[in-house]
Order: sequence, then structure tokens, then C-alpha cells
Amino acid sequence: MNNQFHLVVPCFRESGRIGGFLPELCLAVQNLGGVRVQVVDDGSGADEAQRMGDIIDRLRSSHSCLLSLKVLSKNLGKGGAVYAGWAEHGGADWLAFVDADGSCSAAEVARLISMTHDRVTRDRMSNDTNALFASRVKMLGRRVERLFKRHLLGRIYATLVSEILDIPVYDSQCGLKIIPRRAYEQIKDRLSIHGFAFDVDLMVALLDSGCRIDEVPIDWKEMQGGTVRLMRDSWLMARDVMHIRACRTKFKSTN
Ligand SMILES: Nc1nc2c(ncn2[C@@H]2O[C@H](COP(=O)(O)OP(=O)(O)OP(=O)(O)O)[C@@H](O)[C@H]2O)c(=O)[nH]1
Ligand SMILES: [Mg+2]
Repeated sequence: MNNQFHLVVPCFRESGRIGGFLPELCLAVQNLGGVRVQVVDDGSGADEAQRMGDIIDRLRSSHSCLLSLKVLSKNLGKGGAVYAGWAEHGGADWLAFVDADGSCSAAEVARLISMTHDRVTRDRMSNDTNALFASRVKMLGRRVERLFKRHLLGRIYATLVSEILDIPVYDSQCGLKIIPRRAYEQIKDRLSIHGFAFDVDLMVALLDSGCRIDEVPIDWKEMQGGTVRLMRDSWLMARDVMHIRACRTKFKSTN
């Protein structure tokens, strides 16, 4: 396995926020080499797509790692946007996504990508590599700034996910994940959730296929302008987790 990355930034009406983060991200990953960045506009409408396209065209003149904007004709949800981007991986060894708001900084994205270099060297003999899920762990040595309300709801959701699915995950929802493409190819036909619980669906399918996942504590800073509506989306996500559990039971009984 070499170290080519296809990093998707899923965007729903993000032209107001991405202008700060995207140049930093391109700079950070360009220094690493081997990373292509693809912004996917998740059916945000014609005006928004035009604004995003302008921002990206401007940046592409100075950042060769940035691909042209992919525009989805209708809104698929965050997972749908990530998977649409990953479908254009161009043979990359790793698939990744990061949220557009810069909550996870460009430096943190680069740090996690660099971690895979060590792992590839270590795992070359076994030809087998772990996925990396960033995790917002409030712990000594890390800086996680989140509103108390969001932190609390996040902890409740994570605990439910871990209990309902019997998977000891700390934070399934963090907006930075890196997956070996080979592992993704094996499970992609099984994935059915395109909304905010898609990370849980992805995690379950990866683990069931035998792919190991490491959770990596990162620095995280909540940004203004978040679009997740806490009560409504938490309910939808809980419903999706029950659906994932039912599908998993069915999948295991037929495979
Ligand atoms: N709300 C929403 N976001 C989407 C959609 N498709 C892609 N996204 C992207 O999903 C990412 C996460 O959304 P955010 O608005 O940052 O979510 P948030 O409210 O800040 O929640 P956290 O980041 O988890 O604290 C962003 O990059 C969005 O642009 C969609 O259909 N709806
Ligand atoms: Mg956010």
C-alpha cells in the first residue's frame, strides 16, 4: 500500500465558512504530498454552487491538490456527499473526509494523515491497515472546546451507540475519518445511511468486515454556524442507529 489520499470535504451551504478553512487545509496537505482534496456541494442550490465554484477555482490556481468542485443536483445528506466524493477516488489508497467548518483544524488533519505513514510502514508485512477515526475526548494534553449542551448530547448519543451496537466507541460522530480504500470497497454495497448517522453505519460495516479502527483523540473547536439541529437530528440519528442494528442482525444471519 502506498500513501495516496482522497480527502472529501462535504458541504451544505458552506460558502460562508469554507473560505477560511480550505486554503489552510490545502496548504497543510500539499506539504505532505499525495493528497487530493475534493469539495462536494451537497445540493445547496445554483447560487450557492456558483459561489463555491468561484472560491474553489480561485484556490485551484495556487493549490494543485484541490480538485474542481463536485456539485450534487439534490441534497443527499452528509454521508451521501462523502460517498459521492469517494466514488471518484482515482485509485487512492486512503479515503477520508473532514467537516467544512474548520472545527478540526488543518494541522490536525495533517497530523492524522501523517500517522498513516507510520502505520503503512509498520503494517507493510501484513498488508493490512487500520482505519483512523478522530475522537473528541476531553483529556489532558488535548483541547476540545464545545458548548456544554452539545458535549452532553454528544456523550448521550455516543453512549447509546456503544450500548445498542455493543461497540466500545467513544465518539462515532467526529468530523474527520480516514479509511483504507480496500476496506471500503469490501463494504460499500452494504451501506444504506446517508444522513448524519452514516458514520455509525460505516463503523459497523468496517468492524464486521474485520477492519480494525483506531480512535485518535484530536483538538476540536466548535465553530459558529453549525447546521445540525440538535433535537430533530438527534432523534433521526437515534432512529437510524436502530435501523443499523436491525440491518446488522439480518446481514449476519444471511452471511
Ligand atoms: N446540515 C447538513 N450538513 C451537511 C449536509 N451535507 C453535508 N453536510 C456537511 O456536514 C458537515 C458537518 O456539519 P456542521 O454544520 O459542521 O455540523 P455541526 O452542527 O457543526 O455539528 P458538529 O460539527 O458535529 O458539532 C459540514 O461540512 C456540512 O457542510 C446536509 O445535508 N446537511
Ligand atoms: Mg461542525
